[in-house]
Amino acid sequence: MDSNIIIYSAVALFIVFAVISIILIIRKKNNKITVSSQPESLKLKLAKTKNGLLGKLAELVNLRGKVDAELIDDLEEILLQADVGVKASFDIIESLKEEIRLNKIASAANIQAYLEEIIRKLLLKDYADGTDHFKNLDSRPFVVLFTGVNGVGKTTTIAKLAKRFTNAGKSVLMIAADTFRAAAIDQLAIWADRTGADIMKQQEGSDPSSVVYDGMMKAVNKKFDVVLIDTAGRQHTKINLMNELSKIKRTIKKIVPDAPHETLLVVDATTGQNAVTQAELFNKATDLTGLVLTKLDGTAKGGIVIGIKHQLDIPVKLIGVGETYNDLRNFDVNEFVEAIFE
Ligand SMILES: Nc1nc2c(ncn2[C@@H]2O[C@H](COP(=O)(O)OP(=O)(O)OP(=O)(O)O)[C@@H](O)[C@H]2O)c(=O)[nH]1
Ligand SMILES: [Mg+2]
Repeated sequence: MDSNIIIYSAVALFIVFAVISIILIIRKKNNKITVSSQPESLKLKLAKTKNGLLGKLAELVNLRGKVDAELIDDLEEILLQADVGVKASFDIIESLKEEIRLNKIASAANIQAYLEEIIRKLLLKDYADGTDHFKNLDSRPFVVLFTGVNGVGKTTTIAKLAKRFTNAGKSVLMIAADTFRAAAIDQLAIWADRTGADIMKQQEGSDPSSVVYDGMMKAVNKKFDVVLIDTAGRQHTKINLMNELSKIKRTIKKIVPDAPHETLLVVDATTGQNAVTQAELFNKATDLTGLVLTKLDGTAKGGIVIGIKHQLDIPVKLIGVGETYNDLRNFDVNEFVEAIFE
């Protein structure tokens, strides 16, 4: 009798243990994307760019000990390959030549340190403290409009930003103004659910401005802290789609005249110089206040940050370096330069 009780208890305990383990495994699996890991260092995230740029630089310096015209030409080639862009590369090389002329660079081994300083200076000239913060964050609601071509990471960036705000105790309303595809509305609704945000949506095919109007009304009436507006991906060359963005903006202003407080263009860093063209055309249509450069983790062409900053009068505000919540970082010149040079 006693031994039966022991056996039954052991079996019951085993079953309880097995069920708990299965539940934990399933939860872990489902949370794979939603739970953010500890933030990895930016250096690790930008490893591809760092290895590309510095790896080639080290090779060059080892190959040739002395600073000569050939070395400078090769250096310019490396910058262009990292997508620093023609104009920025030219200016960086000119500054470097000037340093050489002034006999400041004694050997090729010094080049890296000078290059780092020149790039840091070039980037810092546009920022007082090396980073460009959101303005009017205290506005209630604080409204951010997201724009960009297809697939660049608009919706993902909204999710990451929503998480940042809800973690800080702010109420967030997402507006699903990408009414082009039903899947886009569903995707945003899932992110709203996961990040603890609310969502305003209408059915597929409705006028984006109409859902924006409803959303803005709700945000004001219910006193939301933050409004994040998702829009459909659109090609910068399609005039009618660009006009639709202007209409969305006018609709926002009807309800909150000083909004949107930020109009961000999301650009995919892996598209290289085309990102500059996108920024120019979107800026004409919507008066951008900033850029979000995504997918910097997946490319050796992170030099695009330098090219974009140097060619456009639009600050890079955020960078995307992966697919977890922690992978949206405020762009900081010093941190960026250190991540790719040290
Ligand atoms: N590695 C990496 N992937 C990213 C990053 N940002 C976004 N993605 C991925 O890029 C893909 C497209 O992201 P979405 O957010 O759907 O892009 P979107 O601009 O909303 O796309 P449309 O609505 O179709 O125009 C997804 O697979 C994201 O996980 C990033 O910083 N790094
Ligand atoms: Mg989207």
